[in-house]
Amino acid sequence: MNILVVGAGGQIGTELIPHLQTLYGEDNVIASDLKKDIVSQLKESCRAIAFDALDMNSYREVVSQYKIDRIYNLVALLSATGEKNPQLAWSINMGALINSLELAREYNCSVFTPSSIGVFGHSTPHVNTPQDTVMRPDTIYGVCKVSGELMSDYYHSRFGVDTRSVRFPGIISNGAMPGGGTTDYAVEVFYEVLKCGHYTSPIPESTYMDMLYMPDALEACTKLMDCDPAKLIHRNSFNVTAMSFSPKELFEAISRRVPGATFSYDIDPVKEKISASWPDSMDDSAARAEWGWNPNWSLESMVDDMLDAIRVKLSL
Ligand code: AKB
Repeated sequence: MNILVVGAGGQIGTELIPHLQTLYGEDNVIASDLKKDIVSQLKESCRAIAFDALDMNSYREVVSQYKIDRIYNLVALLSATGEKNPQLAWSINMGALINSLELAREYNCSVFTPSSIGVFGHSTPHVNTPQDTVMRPDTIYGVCKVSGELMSDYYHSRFGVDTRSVRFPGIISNGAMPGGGTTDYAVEVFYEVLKCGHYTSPIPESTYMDMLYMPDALEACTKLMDCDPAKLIHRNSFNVTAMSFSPKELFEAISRRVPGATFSYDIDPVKEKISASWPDSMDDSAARAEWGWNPNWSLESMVDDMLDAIRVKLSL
């Protein structure tokens, strides 16, 4: 199987590439990104090419030339950045998706596109948020993600394209930094505490959001795509979560391991509004029942592992 990862230079892509290489073989995974400097870096560890996923002709050439069977479409402008430029967010997020779906239809590829907790909004039940519920997001990012879920289901039912997706919560990782998201605080805090002993949170102390540690997120990306389609009642998209915590709870867990670490709050009004509109905790029983989703990492084990990994990264 030949797999193309579009938007591979971001937080998920840089870790998905080695995960895919381990599962499917190095020669079968192609990484791509718009930025040439990122592609040069990617080339050190994988086959990589630079092209713009919004340019259909270049995208088609790549899918055809490399005989692609599966596309991971990771191109995205995230929630907080999206609010700064909604038109750009729509054109990038939807443009890359529509091109991916069209090429999947033409070349008979399967497509994975991450959706997000961003599909939910103020009118969604916040506790144990059901798989099938109200989706009226308050952000352009969420509007794109709901539209993306609908388009992906449409391409499946109308054209038979094998589209699958999960609604990612915040993803915590120690490789490439996330950028422009509302949940980024849960990554940034580890670097700041280890570098300076202090972190100032843009998110209020008692705001709960779902989170996943990267190894579980990677498992979701491949397990869903490899599962027997006959078992899928849903496709676009599945709630997945491994933990739900507030900044206060995360900071307490870090303090127990980094004595003397201090925390303060300087609330970002955009992130405050977005985080308040998202679920406190999601019900992911559909993913568990339909394709065996079963995350391994908890708040405590994730904090231990993050601190160890970032200490090594920062040579501390
Ligand atoms: C964001 O915060 O925008 C993303 C997401 C939850 O989709 N991490």
